[in-house]
Amino acid sequence: GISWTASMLPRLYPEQSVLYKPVVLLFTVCRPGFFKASPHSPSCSKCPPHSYTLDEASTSCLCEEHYFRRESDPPTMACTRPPSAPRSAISNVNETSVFLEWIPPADTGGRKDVSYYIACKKCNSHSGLCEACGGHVRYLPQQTGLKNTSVMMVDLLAHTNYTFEIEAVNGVSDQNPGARQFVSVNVTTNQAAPSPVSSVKKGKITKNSISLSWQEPDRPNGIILEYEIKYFEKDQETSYTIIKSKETMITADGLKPGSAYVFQIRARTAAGYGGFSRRFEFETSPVSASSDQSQIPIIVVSVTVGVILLAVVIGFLLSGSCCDHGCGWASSLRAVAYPSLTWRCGYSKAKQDPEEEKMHFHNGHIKLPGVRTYIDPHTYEDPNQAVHEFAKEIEASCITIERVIGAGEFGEVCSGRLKLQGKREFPVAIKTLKVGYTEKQRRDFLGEASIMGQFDHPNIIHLEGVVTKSKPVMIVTEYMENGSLDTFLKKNDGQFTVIQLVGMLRGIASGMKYLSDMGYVHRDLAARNILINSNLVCKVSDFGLSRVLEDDPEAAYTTRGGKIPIRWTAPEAIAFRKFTSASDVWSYGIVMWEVMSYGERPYWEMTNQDVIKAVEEGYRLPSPMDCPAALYQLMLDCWQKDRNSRPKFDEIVSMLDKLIRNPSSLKTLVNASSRVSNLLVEHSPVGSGAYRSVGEWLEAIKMGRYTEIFMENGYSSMDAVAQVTLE
Ligand code: ACK
Repeated sequence: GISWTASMLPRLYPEQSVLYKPVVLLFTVCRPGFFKASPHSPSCSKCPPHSYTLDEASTSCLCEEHYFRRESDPPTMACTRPPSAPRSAISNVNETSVFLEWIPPADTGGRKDVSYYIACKKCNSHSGLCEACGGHVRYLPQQTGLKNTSVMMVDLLAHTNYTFEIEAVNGVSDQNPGARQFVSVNVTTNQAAPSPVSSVKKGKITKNSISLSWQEPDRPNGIILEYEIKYFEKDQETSYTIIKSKETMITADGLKPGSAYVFQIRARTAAGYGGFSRRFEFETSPVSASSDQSQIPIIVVSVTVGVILLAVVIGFLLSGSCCDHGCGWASSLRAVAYPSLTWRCGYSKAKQDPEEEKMHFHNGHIKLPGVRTYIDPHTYEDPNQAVHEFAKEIEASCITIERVIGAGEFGEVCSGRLKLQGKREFPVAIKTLKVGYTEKQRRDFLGEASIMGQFDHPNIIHLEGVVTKSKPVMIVTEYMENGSLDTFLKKNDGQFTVIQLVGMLRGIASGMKYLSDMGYVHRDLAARNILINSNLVCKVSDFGLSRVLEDDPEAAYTTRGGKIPIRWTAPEAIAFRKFTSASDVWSYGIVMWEVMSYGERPYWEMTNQDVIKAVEEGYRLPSPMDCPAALYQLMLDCWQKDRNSRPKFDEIVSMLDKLIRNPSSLKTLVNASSRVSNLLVEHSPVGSGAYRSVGEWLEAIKMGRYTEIFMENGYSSMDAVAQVTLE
């Protein structure tokens, strides 16, 4: 019960006082600024940083203003504060996914337990008002407690403005009454395909037919143009039927009695097809099922009543009261007179719809329906007909030309604005046809619009329309703020993260997958023919008809007379004009190289002849600087001599998606010591006949000590070694 003050004690040491008790016992009382957590400790400790005591004999120190201590922090630990905001956040938008990356805060607040929290707000582009995103957004790996400095948000809405706030938090953030420390990033998502149909219900089932209905996908991401219904008899997947319908119901008929059928449905918007729904399995009734017989009276009744009603129907027809939707008087009447037949009405209606197509496929030999195929405008006798088939005519008065942004083969390229009726004015690029053109030039110029107008994909430049009825003749496309990719990359050398570069490559691959699915071979895929917008979305452009032969400054004449952009073109296309999607894949590999080296010229200043010779001899471009090994490997795969061994565009898209989802896979860079700059690397060191034995080859590459292991494992000849794959 006695309290001791410093003035009662003789001063011995500056930081402590000693009191002699009747028993010889050393007892210290701490001065202000010092503390002793346990009374049994022999000495006092100085208050740790950012803490103090005003009183003597303190057992702990108080934190300074804006500094805090967690309950679990030892009293000897400094008081800490919440971290400052994360820095340099960047975003990468991929359709309706957004990848965010940032660097840690400059001030961690003195703690090691910094993690990140992502707040998502959806903003109205007109009012600027934002609201919390709600539960539809998924965060990979998670929204809170992020330890890494990156996160991916998926399942966002298409064409929507989002603000993401990345907040750094630590163990004392919850004690801080002050403002949150975050960095925010604004993004606009792109067009996206609809989400899969999730709920499918069976309707009427007979021995030969199954009726289905379903709900619109949760996220249509646009206006649903049609549904595609794929079905097949269970375990007979190689022989399937496709029905297309604008309704959310169909009847599949001509089925076998008592058999199980598997159905899958997908929706299509202007952005393309969404994923197929999961499989839904339904069974037709057995032959003897009563359900079928039960229809007989209805049919009899319907025939009888039908005859009776015929006069009424004719009356309807004559008075012109037909169904607005073109569904036909018969079905609307049937639906009214016999509600039990409404399903058949829906079906009849769907069947009468000229838009509903039904196709059968066996063993996958026929191209999948729904993926439209490209029509070569050359197949039209009158090229004007082609352009009006695929491109909208725009009145010149709707276009305001603002400035010249470049020169095309046929005339100037300008930027400007387009104001269509009922729409807001928006920026566009305008290609003009110079005066004094020949008929062939006009045809070739508009040929590009006839091709572009057939495409509808977020990574293909979008055609707004053409002006052909007045002069100058113009092609109007969406405006891409950052212009051509090669120039943009050169201007911004070293400015992007690997993820941003991979995002660009993913977009290009996705556009090319769409083109190859359409059966269109680009022939001049190069970074100069990719446009990039302000969100860093890349779009494939340049679809000229004779473009490869005429207007690409990179194109050179080959010995066979064709004009080809040698550095970007696959050997078989140079040698015997075998242009295919596989030769586009080769060019894509070169675009990958251009992107990863920020617009470096492929093969530098080598002559075209030297490039052809080197590539034929098996040499390939070396890895760009700081290039992830996985990307360089993908480039080498695109440059396989055998075109069938090159990856397909869908495989490239999946591969890049995987890398984006797992950014740590991009951390392994091509070994700097094995990287040769400005020198080609021998891509096929084996099998080229250069080495007579495995031993000789291994010696040549300084791996002679492994000869025995190769032999033991059956790689005794160069041919066997050539078969070794990276897998
Ligand atoms: O690198 P750039 O600025 O991007 O210079 C070329 C120039 O016109 C000649 O082709 C630019 N360009 C072409 N199409 C578009 C477009 N849709 N949006 C923006 N710029 C474009 C290209």
